[in-house]
Amino acid sequence: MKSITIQPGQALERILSLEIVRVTERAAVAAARVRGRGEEKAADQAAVDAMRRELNKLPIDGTIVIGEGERDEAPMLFIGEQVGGKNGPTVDIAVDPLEGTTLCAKDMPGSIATMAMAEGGTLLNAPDVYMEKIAVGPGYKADVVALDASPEDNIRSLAKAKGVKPSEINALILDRPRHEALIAAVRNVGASVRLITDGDVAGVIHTADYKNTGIDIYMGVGGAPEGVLAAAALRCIGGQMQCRLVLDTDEKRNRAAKMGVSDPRKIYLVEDMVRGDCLFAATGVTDGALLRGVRIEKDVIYTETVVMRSVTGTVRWIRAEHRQFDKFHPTDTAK
Ligand code: VTB
Repeated sequence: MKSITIQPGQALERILSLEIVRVTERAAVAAARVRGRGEEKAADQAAVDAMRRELNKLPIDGTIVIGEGERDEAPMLFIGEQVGGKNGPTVDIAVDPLEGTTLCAKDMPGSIATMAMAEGGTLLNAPDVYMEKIAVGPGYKADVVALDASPEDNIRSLAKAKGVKPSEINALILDRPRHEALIAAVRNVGASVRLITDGDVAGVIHTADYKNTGIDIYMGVGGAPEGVLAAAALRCIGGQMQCRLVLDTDEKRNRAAKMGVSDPRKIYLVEDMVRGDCLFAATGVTDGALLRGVRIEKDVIYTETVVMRSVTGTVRWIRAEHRQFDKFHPTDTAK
């Protein structure tokens, strides 16, 4: 195969935005083969293996910054792992090969294969802890909502800025016991709450696509790695997010400190989590509000992917038909 030469310094070449589509497509197809079997681990493993194989074909000098876990707990795509052919730009990579493993195992809506790539040294090195998050789509003045304001005030402020009543605001929140008071407060001011069981990368992105999703605001506590991935998407398409790592034990504070987090209470904005130019891609594994899931037919596999590029703010929706997928990726086929 002819390799593509990219001069160092040509940050995040346009061509890479198509290359990363291949990566999330391949992970999504691998996960989809194990979809609906009730086997979360197998689905995740299939996605991880496939993603890693494809990542290693890219003409990049890449470091996994957000991955499957720390080196001792994740055999592949661990934080610090080097990926790519080393024949291209130095980049930071965030991956979630299967975001929503449970959704995939149960064939429920909303699981995706996703990754982001940013200029080397510009992605937040977040430990795998919880993160408080609040996000709204583009077009609002800065700080229309605030992480430390009450849910009621945030809904009222957003409604005012949008020119609607609080009852016309729709919030998206992970369905967890920890969010009981938050959900009650949002409903208390009259807003509606859509609950999701998993998948808050897509959840945050919902806010930037109100016309399709009907969601104005994302609120609540989810995973920090998912927060960084969502920030990469918002960096491309606009929208605001405020986040704070939940560092509630000495052990977590120490882990975070080792990753360079000096202020455990810091509120991170999109630009703090993704400081340089970036690319973001997600391919649907199961059907969802944002993306259709993988369809596997006898001779053709269909995928739908969204890919974004921060330099231009371009968002592409790519529906692909893969013929001879197995011939080119024999290693991915389920045993
Ligand atoms: C969220 C969600 C993920 O984890 O980040 C959530 O987006 C947070 O953790 O899909 P809990 O499940 O412990 O609440 C997932 O559900 C799974 O990674």
